[in-house]
Amino acid sequence: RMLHQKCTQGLYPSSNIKRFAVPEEKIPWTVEYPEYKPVAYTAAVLQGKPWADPGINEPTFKPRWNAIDDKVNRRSFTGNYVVNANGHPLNPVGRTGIVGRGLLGRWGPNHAADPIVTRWKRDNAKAVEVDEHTGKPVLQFVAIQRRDSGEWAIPGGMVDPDETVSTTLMREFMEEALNFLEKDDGERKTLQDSIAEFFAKGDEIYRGYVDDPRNTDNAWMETVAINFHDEDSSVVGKLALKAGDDARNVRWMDVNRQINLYANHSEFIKKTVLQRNAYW
Ligand code: RP5
Ligand code: MG
Ligand code: MG
Repeated sequence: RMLHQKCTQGLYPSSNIKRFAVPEEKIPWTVEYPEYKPVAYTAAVLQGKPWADPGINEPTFKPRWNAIDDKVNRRSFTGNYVVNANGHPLNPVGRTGIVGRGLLGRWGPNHAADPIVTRWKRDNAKAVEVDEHTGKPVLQFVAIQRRDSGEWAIPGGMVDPDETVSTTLMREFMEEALNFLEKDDGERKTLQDSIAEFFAKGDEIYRGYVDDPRNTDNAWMETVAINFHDEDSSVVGKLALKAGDDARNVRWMDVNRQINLYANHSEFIKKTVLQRNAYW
């Protein structure tokens, strides 16, 4: 069963708003919880932003829940979500201690895409490094350090209205791990050309709800995570990584069970490891 853990207590990200602490057994909506008094919070930065929905009571706001609403995907990978009597969509996993949208632009699902770019770890002689006990090769993935929380993460981002997931995957990777936005037109073209083919073929690792610290009772993250693997380090394995946009740092990170990443990104990495039969 799906659960969440990073959005049930403590301070809401980039705020001094304290969540109403939800004990694990009280997360599901099906469990009665008459004492539940979630705190209302919608960040002021959302106001008037083109990427954000209006307030839910704005007369002009006529969302089509559980549907592709014009260009906005309001469908959830988890199935049809409930819209409560006040017209608020309900988090499909359960309570979070916050009502409103917090920092998330959309009521209901907020769709992201996560590119998991991997290569084998190699020594100076270019030989693949193998764990001595299991004999399994060590995987590395391109990790970014997020500016908002300082945590390391997969370089993912939001799917813009009208954008396909594959476009988002490549765009976010270029923005956050290759500093695309600071490059001139010529450099952008070179970068795009060098990785377009590599991004054309990936393996789906996950699609669904994300245990993101920004989730609320009425707004939550969902993602499609795709693994792009550079078997012989001939493409991205050779590229010069440079952090950009909402990334503070970028690096090839060794993958093992000790990694501790933003949201539930470690789970996505573990799935990738299993699929590639790498060391964990
Ligand atoms: C996570 O937030 C997703 O898995 C994705 O990595 C990320 C998208 O949000 P931003 O990076 O645009 O803040 O839930
Ligand atoms: Mg981004
Ligand atoms: Mg991002």
